[in-house]
Amino acid sequence: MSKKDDVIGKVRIVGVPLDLGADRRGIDMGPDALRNDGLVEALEKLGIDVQDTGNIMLPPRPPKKKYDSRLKNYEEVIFACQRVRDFVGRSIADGYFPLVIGGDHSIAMGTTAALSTFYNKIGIIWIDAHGDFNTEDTTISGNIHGMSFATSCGRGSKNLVGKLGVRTSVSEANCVLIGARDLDPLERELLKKSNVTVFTMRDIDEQGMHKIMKKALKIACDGTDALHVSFDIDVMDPMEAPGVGTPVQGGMTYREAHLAMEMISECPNLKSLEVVELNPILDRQNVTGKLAIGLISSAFGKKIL
Ligand code: 5AB
Ligand code: MN
Ligand code: MN
Ligand code: MN
Repeated sequence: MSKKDDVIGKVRIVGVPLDLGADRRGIDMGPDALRNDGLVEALEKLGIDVQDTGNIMLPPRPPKKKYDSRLKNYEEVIFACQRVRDFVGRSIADGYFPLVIGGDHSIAMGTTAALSTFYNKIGIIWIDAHGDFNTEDTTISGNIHGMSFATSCGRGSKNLVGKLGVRTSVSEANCVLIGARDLDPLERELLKKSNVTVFTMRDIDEQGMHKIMKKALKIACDGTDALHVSFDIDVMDPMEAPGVGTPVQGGMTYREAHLAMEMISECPNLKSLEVVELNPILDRQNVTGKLAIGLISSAFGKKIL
């Protein structure tokens, strides 16, 4: 168990039962699955003062529709992101560390919008099998959860960027993508031309997670005033984490992911965390939910010894 002064002191949780930024249903049940698997209790065991504010209220699911835009369920996603933005802003103002649990990854746009009103220079570590670096112009699927990293960096059309009323204070030079192994062709080109540093699964294979995280933390923490970590559970290998919306073979092992979170916990700049894309319908004996809780605990300072 950690010493109390090593862990984050006060954490406020919100669940975002949104799956309209993705194609597959089921991710909307992620937040309650995490609670059912003991998220709050696990953090309290670390000595954290935990306030769970429940789930954001979302309007009823719209009837199935034909999409004539490249931004599927645009209004619904923006509505949810506005609520996330408000939650994160209020939590920081009240002295709480915001923990956002998803829900699909589109909700990250709300988190980074809120952080941008509080901090001048934000570093982001985006841990994901995917790039989430599509824009309205490059997307093949039209699913907004594949555009949230690009939007957080201020890229893409004004339909997403600036829509939350905030100019992003994220500079790509302070952004890192870790664990990538499935990029769309145009998204790949965008990422290559961007200033985001990408550590693919191959980089992790070759250099080891410790070295990768040292580099990542330097990029995202040096000279920034806040670190945001956006953790998409599909970064894990599907054998470790079957309960995700878009599984991709060849992902992180249990220990690689824990090491990443353990190292992140040592960054004094860590100001917010979101964990997204848990799909309990596809899970096996809650192994993915429990894994996610363990990883959140590591990020908040849980130590083996
Ligand atoms: B996730 C894909 N690139 O744009 C797209 O799970 C997948 O938040 C996006 O990382 C995956 O639809 C989004 C094919
Ligand atoms: Mn993903
Ligand atoms: Mn993602
Ligand atoms: Mn996904």
